[in-house]
Amino acid sequence: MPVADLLARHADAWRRATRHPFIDAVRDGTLPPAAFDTWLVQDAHFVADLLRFQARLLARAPRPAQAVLAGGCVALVGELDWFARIADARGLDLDAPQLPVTIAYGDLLYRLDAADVGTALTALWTVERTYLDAWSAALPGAGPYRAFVEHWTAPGFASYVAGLETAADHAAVDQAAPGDDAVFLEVVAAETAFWGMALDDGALS
Ligand code: MP5
Repeated sequence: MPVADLLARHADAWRRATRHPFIDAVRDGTLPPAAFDTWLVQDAHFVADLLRFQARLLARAPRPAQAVLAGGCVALVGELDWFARIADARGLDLDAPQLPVTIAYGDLLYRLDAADVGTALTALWTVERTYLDAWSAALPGAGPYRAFVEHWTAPGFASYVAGLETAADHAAVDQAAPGDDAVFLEVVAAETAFWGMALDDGALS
């Protein structure tokens, strides 16, 4: 089964993750800056965890998946530099502790080290595809958030996600990946909780 079929098979869960109130508030400009800042700091932690996960996945990836995974690792290092610049400009402390949702998502990435490569690639594609579709739903983004929306909807990001889809589909042909539905739903739930975290943190009140 092509991994893209998972989107229609689990349409409700997919909608919850990609049409979240956080994204609506970015699009219409009603998201308070404090909620966005909370989310930014937690996302910087997540990207650091994602880089570690992806580097471990690269080490065991089949030959055809190596280029897209290696390119993604380089992009994540660049993304961490970008977070540092943004934090500087906004006066944010990137060493602030991880919130429970961030810790739980990081734990999920660690658990994926024990999954077969096909399942781990499906999970990584789900992480990035959820993110791309959610930010695309925020386009063009209201004033203060427009540059961020543009950052996460750049054409290069869409082609990266397409490359991950190909890698996940090929790995699934090489070896059956029976855990695809389960891992897709787990990642989508983690993404939904991640958007909610900044709103639940009291920053909206
Ligand atoms: C991504 C992210 C995608 N930064 N945060 C969450 C919660 N999910 C996915 O990361 P990137 O930086 O586009 O690889």
